Amino acid sequence: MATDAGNPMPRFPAGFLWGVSTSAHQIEGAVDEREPSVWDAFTAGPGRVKDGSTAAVACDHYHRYREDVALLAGLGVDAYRFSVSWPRVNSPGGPEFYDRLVDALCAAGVRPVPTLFHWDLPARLDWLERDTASRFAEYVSLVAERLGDRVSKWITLNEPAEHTLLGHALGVHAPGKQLLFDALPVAHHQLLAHGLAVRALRAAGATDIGIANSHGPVWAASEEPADAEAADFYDVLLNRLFAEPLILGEYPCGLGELMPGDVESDLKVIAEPIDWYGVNYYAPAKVGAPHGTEIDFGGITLPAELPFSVREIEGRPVTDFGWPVVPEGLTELLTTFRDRYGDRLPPVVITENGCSYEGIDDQDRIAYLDAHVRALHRAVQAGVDVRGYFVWSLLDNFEWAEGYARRFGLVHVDYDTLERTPKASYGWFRDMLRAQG
Ligand code: IFM
Repeated sequence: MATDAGNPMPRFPAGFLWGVSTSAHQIEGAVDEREPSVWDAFTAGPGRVKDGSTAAVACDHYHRYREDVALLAGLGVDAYRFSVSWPRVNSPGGPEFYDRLVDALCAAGVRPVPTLFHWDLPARLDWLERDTASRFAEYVSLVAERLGDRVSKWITLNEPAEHTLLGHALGVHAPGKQLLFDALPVAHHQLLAHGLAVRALRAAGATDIGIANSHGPVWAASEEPADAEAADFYDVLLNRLFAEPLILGEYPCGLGELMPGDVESDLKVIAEPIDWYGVNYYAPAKVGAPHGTEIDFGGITLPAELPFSVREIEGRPVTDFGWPVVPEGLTELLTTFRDRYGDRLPPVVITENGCSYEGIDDQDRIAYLDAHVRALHRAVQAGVDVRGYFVWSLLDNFEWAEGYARRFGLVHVDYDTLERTPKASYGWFRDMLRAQG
């Protein structure tokens, strides 16, 4: 990959927040010390996870969190984005675990940034039910009351788009429903849950609230009208459907008509002001008119009846996951959002960015991160108000339907011994942060 690596990294504005991210189900393990989540139920079925694994032990972070906090302190990050497991909070000893984790982070001088939902819904709940949004707000109030004396920055949801698409439309993630466009209520109920959570957090005194939405530029496969139309449609599904209810208080392209309940009144809740807008960026998508056949999309089979097809982005290096490496897509995404939403776009935080590569001397990961941080700086120079950047991920972990085959960590985890070994990229990120001062 061509990079500027070797040239000094440009300086980010004072107060810029540097961090790393993880999520509960992907690292905690200790699944029998909490009530089941939809992911426990899903992975119990045959053929759901490529290597047949489960998150029963994962990185055993639940028992080894002190070691992981020491790794964070050694890295010198300002902040750590982790997720609170709703099923664990419902279980004896669960709230105490997050007390201990938050205390350890504060003692290490690392700011805790909890995400309140990262896909591990209690197994007895269902996002097709509107009531799940209200149950979520109750749980959020509990967590805010418990941790609010030490936590000041909060994230409501992680990637409701993927949870809707992969979990409820295509069925390749938990809970494994294959509803295609009938999954739209799942998007609406999560967005409503987000708005109710913002209100619950405000009621508990929180002042620094955001969401982590996944976004990427969508490129039309050609200038042919059919390709451009398909790309616009995909952009609506991936980007606008999850951004515009929050930012503009409306669904794009009349999609509100397909949503359940009193949508106008729900949109007032969904658009409850937030303090910053979190973006998870991995790669752009190239999209064209439907082929009329099934499509392999990064290992996921998309059904033939979808009104678009996802194409390969040629001429780019790919990560071990097969995802194209396109750092300038991050600059493009952020400047497009700024141009689309103007002053209504809250300050942006990159809540995830990273790549899957094997090996401890992970020079490819260093090149990827270096290029993306520089691309982010170009967005700052172009006038986008960006306030932070979090690498996905601190540790190698359970990568959902891929199991343990994809390694996103700055720290290698040996899944037999659970030994942690910082990779070359850990040293690179630490040194980059020191140079930022
Ligand atoms: O591991 C996931 C994470 O849980 C959500 N965002 C994308 C990451 C890499 O696939």
